[in-house]
Amino acid sequence: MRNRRPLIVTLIAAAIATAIGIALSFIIHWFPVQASAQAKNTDRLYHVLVIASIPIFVLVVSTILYSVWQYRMKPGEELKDGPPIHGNTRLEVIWTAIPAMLVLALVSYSFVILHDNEKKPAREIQVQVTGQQFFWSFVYPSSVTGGKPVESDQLYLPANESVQFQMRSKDVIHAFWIPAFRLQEDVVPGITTTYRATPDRIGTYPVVCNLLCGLGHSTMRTNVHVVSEAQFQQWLKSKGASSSTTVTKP
Ligand SMILES: [Cu+2]
Repeated sequence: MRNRRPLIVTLIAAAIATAIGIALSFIIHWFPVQASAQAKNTDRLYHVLVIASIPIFVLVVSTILYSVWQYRMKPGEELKDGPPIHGNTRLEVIWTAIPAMLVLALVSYSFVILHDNEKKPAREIQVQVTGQQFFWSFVYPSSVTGGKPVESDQLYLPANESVQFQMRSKDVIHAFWIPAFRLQEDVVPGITTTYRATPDRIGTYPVVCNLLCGLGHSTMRTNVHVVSEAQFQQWLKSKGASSSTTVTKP
């Protein structure tokens, strides 16, 4: 009977590697703070994908290492050939069905999360975002200000309220990325793209252009200030009260 020790050693090593991988995925915090409801959803989805991927990665690498270890050519075997094998139906059904089920399950879960992230809530404010080389500007329409529109180069948002960004570009393609919200969308000349976020953590977070848009691309940054509803109204009033509502270039 064939010596089973190498197989047992490989299985134990694979189990340990899987456990370490999954533990690391919990211990190390890989991402910036979560400042929106969508960020929590997206991170959960990402974590599920990582946990599903670790055992598969370990399985593939263990099989390769085990094969190299156990079936490598020994001296004197240079001219020998392997046994002729013409397929194995049972094996092929298994290695098609299991990955197919896994992929379908993960796709379904991704769909649920993305659908949830994009769902239109009962109450929502709109903010118009304009990208141009090389700065962002924001317009709060009358529906938000209750008076004349307010324009700003800083993005202020009330916490726990859904906001839909309506994005336009004046020149080339940009990408409106808020890492703390885990959301990004291209900003394309000629069309209006959108996404919605529900900021739920008070603080100031970077807003970044994430598509190479020219020489000043790396400077195309601003901040999003997530503030309380009262502070937001106060800020709107302060912007509306000033006679000049033009955007100041950074
Ligand atoms: Cu850019």
